Amino acid sequence: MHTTELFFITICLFGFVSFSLAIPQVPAHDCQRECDDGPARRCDYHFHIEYYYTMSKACYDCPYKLEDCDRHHCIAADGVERGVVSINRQIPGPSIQVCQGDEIVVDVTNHLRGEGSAIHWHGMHMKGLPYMDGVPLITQCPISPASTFQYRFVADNPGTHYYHSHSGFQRSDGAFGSLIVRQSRLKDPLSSLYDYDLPEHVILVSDWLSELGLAKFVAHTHGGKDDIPSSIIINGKGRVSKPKDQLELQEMMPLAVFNVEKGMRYRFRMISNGILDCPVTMSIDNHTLLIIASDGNPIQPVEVDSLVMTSGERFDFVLKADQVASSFWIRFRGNMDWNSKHIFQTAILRYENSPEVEPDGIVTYETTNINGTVLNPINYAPGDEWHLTVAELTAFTLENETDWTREPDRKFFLAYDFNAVDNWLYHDPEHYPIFGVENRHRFFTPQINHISLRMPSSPPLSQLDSLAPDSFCNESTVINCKEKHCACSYTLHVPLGSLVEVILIDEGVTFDATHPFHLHGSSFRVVAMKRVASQVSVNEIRAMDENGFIQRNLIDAPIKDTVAVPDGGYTVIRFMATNPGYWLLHCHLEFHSEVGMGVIFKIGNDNHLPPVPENFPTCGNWFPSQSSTANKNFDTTVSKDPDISTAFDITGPLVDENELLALALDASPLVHLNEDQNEKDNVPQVSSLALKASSRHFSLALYPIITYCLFNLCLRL
Ligand SMILES: *[C@@H]1O[C@H](CO)[C@@H](O)[C@H](O)[C@H]1NC(C)=O
Ligand SMILES: *[C@@H]1O[C@H](CO)[C@@H](O)[C@H](O)[C@H]1NC(C)=O
Ligand SMILES: *[C@@H]1O[C@H](CO)[C@@H](O)[C@H](O)[C@H]1NC(C)=O
Ligand SMILES: *[C@@H]1O[C@H](CO)[C@@H](O)[C@H](O)[C@H]1NC(C)=O
Ligand SMILES: [Cu+2]
Repeated sequence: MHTTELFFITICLFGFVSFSLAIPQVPAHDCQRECDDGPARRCDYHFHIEYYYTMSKACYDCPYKLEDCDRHHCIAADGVERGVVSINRQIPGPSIQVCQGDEIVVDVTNHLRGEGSAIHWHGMHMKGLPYMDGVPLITQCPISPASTFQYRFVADNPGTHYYHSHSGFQRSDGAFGSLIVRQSRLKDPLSSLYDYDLPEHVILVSDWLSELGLAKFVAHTHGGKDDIPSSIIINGKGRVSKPKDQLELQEMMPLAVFNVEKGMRYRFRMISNGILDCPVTMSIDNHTLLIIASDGNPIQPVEVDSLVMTSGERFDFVLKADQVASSFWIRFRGNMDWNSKHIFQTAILRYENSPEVEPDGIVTYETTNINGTVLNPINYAPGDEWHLTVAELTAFTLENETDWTREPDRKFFLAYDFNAVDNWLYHDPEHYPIFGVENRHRFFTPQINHISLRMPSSPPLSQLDSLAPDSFCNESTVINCKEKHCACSYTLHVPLGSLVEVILIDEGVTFDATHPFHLHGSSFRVVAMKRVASQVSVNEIRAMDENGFIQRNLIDAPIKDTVAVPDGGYTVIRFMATNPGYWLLHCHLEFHSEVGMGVIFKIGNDNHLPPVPENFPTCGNWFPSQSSTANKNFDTTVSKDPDISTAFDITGPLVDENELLALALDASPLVHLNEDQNEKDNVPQVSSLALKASSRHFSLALYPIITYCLFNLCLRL
């Protein structure tokens, strides 16, 4: 850990840097520099998150006057007008590019219209800093509108990372940006492979909608509309997916251009901010890609012709500028769901001293499908000549840390699929059940082990005391989840220091999809991956494992933090649980994680957690205390809203504890005990839960008293 003195001196030397809104071009941040093992710096940023608009008045005559598209605060995107969520009126948000060891300090101010926010630093391990992970309702309270929250952490793990809002659909609306942590050439094990690692050679790819993510989501989940995006943007730029000769004049948007000089080797850093089921294939005409790192971790270099990126993944590659000085197409192709809409995008690789024109040749969806070797293909098993899965990559160095190769201390089979349950958020079992509506209106819920992760009402990391003692659930606390929809704060507790193995299984029954899983708090080894059949069950995979049919690479398995699982197959990952905290493992597709396709790993016990930062914001449920509501003019008979109790499924096999509390809690705890008793009598299959609920309510009543006593005790000490 760097001393505070050092930071203080650094601040004095370099001063605070802030973006002035008055200047036309945003200058590069002082921290974006050649890394030379000099003193670390403190790098200050201020993010203003707000609703904004593409092709706004700030764009003047864009695209008729192309330079207007680059005006300050002009977000051109693909030229289609829509609402966005922007950071500092840019998409992507400001690029954070620092050197390893720098301290990153970001003041995030929420100017959204009544919506909470939080920024996750995707790829940063936040070792010892779980409070900075930016997951609303797990590691912090959502940043309230009009509030500022300061993130502050040392950039200790180098590589190509990114940041994005982890709240609602803000990431799909533009609240994301690159986060690059460089090392000096001396320290970077890959530096001999390239001549330049330039700040402008970051390729941030995102699928892009033509409306707000939330509008698309409700239209999809309640209105039976599709969940396919309308285009792809590269560093915020692109065109609607039409061949150039079919574009209207107003669709001739500027493309992203990457400049190189003939004879040099360039390190490119590519990031995917995928929103929907949207792996993107990328290739560069007449050039191969020498892949050297993934998710910030060096790998033994491999040369490929194209590369597929799923949401949240990063790949670094070296491009050798060895062709005739000219311009070349960089082609991006949307796969999976996008096939039906033929979505593609282009950018330009331009050699110095070549004319500033677009490359020859008309790019169509068909011509984005190129021949040759593909890295990270969709739904392939290792062993194919032309398709190289990430499980076949190898870590760059054989570290002495061999802990991960021993027999794991904890092993979890996490099997997921889209399940046909009446998820009360999208169906009502009585009025419009999943099989009572036409096909396009059926919402199949993506779940892990038949559980939907529902966020607790307060973040367990900072406010465990605000949650009922049995707020958390896992497979052993739920019942009948194949018939009834189970939604709860799905948490797996692992002791500090354990070696954890997770066997991620895509059962592949409902749709052919590809789900990229991202782990917070540490990276993992990808030790195995296989496509078994078009469908598999968790029992088959368990049996395969017991009989030794799952072959693991325990020698040089690649290190990543985001990985896809072949449909009808598995991906096995291993990580050392050395970072105490509550860390999410979740599908990185926005429409899936938002409906609870994830699980929380609680690493270590409460006493292992670093102390909650002083005055850390709090949030949660509130109910008036008994004395303030006791109204002597009414009798104590409690009548409940009959509709709520059915629609919100409070007698289901399991509901969020807080939800239950919110719905059931009225004037007196004694009334509750009786109510719970009634529920128990009416619904025999949940009797044990109902009993648990009664005792919980009773013990909850004691909570304020205990807290009050402890608080007073502390005051005295
Ligand atoms: C790229 O490669 C193709 C096919 O090999 C070739 O016809 C074309 O001339 C090359 N383009 C440039 C600009 O070198
Ligand atoms: C790709 O491969 C197919 C079949 O092997 C061949 O017909 C086609 O011409 C190839 N395309 C290119 C651009 O090389
Ligand atoms: C690994 O450990 C061996 C023996 O303990 C030591 O000689 C070697 O230098 C170590 N290698 C690295 C990369 O630390
Ligand atoms: C599952 O929940 C039960 C009950 O809370 C708990 O005892 C058990 O440790 C949990 N299992 C895991 C792996 O966290
Ligand atoms: Cu998913």
